[in-house]
Amino acid sequence: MEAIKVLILMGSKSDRPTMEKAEAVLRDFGVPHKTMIRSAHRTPEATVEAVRAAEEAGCQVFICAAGMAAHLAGVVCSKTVRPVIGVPIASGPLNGEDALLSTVMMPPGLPVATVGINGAKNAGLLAVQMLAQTDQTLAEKLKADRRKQAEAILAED
Ligand code: RP5
Repeated sequence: MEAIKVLILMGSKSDRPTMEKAEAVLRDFGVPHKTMIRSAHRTPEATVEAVRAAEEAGCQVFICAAGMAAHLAGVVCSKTVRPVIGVPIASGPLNGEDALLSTVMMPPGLPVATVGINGAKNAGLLAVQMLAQTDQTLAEKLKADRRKQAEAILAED
């Protein structure tokens, strides 16, 4: 695997339209990343292998998106000590509430930082914030983004 800072894993190709927002954030901030489709239930061994390969490639943050009984983020967390951000995806009859609880309610000892249902953009931004702790250029870009958001709100006044 080429050198990356963030790996985005998603449980299914059907999660891609939602997760494109996380990819867009990482692209905008110039963060090297990779996206893979891996499922905790359908491809457990390949999921574990992806985590191993990503760590070898320098990955510092994992973003894991899954719908329904969403165990992807938890499984990835069990295989790394790097931060894991979970994105519960709205799919299936419960519209993401099942995925939200599966992702956020991790047992003590295995934390997953969980964003809102379909919160892909925030997952991308949170990953950038984590990296920005040791990357001043990213920190400055984040501050500029916050200023831009504030200006946009005030311009609507
Ligand atoms: C999860 O089940 C996936 O993350 C997806 O959100 C959901 C449905 O998957 P597909 O049936 O569309 O492949 O594993």
